[in-house]
Amino acid sequence: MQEEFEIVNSKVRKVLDSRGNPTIEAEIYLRDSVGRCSSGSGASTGKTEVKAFPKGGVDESIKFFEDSVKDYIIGLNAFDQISFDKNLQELDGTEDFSAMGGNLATSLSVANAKAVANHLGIPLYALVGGYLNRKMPRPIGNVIGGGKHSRNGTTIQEFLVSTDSGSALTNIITNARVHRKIGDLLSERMVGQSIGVGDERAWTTTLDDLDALDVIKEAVKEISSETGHKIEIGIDLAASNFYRDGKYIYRKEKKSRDEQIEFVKSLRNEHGVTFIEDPLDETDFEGFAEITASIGSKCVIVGDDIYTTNPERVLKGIEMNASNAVLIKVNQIGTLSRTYETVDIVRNAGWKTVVSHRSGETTDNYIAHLAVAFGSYMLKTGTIGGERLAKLNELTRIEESF
Ligand code: 2PG
Ligand code: MG
Repeated sequence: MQEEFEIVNSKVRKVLDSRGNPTIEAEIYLRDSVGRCSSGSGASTGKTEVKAFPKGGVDESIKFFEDSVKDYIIGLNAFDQISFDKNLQELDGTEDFSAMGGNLATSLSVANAKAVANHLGIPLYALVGGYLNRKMPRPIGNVIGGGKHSRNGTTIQEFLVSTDSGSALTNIITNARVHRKIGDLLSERMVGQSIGVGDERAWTTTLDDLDALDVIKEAVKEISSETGHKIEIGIDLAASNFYRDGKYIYRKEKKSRDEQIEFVKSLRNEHGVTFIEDPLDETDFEGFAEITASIGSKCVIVGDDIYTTNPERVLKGIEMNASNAVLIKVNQIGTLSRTYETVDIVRNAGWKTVVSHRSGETTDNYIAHLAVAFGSYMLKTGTIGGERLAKLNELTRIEESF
């Protein structure tokens, strides 16, 4: 091993995420560089994602690190990311990182890559994706939120917008304008009622799902005609969260599986939605395939909870034609190299990747780099708010450097 890549020290600490919950920040030290990473946490987690924390929470993650990881990784070759990540997996010893916690694993894994990039003096996206790779992802961000990301919000978790102007900065600014416009429209419509903000800074409303969608359509129409930019509407139903005993439970009605599938098709065919994530329960690969067969040629069908960035689950999805895109979150699988494995499988199938934040985020911006590195179709990370802007503003910096 070249000495320059030898890990000489590492540290972890407790930091807060945007929900005010404690999470992990890790640092990996080489002789002349350091990489630092902190990982956010989800509220609507997929059943098959790795555990963010062991049973005892962040404190137990930190104890595990001090007792079993810290000394072990000193002397390892940081440039060999795959071995580094395998070591984490072996030290943990479980299938789902429930001993050390997926957020510790994620933070160490990405911090390791950052230490290497910093030593080499190149950006993380160039280390992971190659320096000739210059495809910018389109930012997509939620403007109205509900489900597990809000109190008293819509049943559907996320109503999203994505501007397609050809410039990341213009896309970011235009998405934020739509967000603001929706705030104005909601206060006009909901006179005398207060409007809330959810975990990802999207507005929350007591309007029903389709009424919320109407508000978004109106805002998109207005901002699109003011700016001349094409703005698309997306929806993350996060449907597992309101699926019980074979039914999809909305505020005022219960939909059978078939009714849910018809409803999802109508989101594309009647409402013009062009990005649909997790339309059905996370176990229903067949239902996903039915939706994809019907509207997949004119709509991005994204699997999040159904795949949990897991290569084996994605392979099953590809075999079944269950979608045409996969949401990518490192802390669902726990390491950068396993994430890369998944991304590789998705790309080889000709599907799209969408790199995503978690609802409880830190101010780390590494997902902006990964979205560029992976040549992702989109970066899903909200429209406003400090921890979301950390990623969006980094995307602007990356665009400027191209
Ligand atoms: C999702 C994510 C991010 P969470 O469902 O796509 O928006 O939510 O981090 O709560 O899983
Ligand atoms: Mg989702």
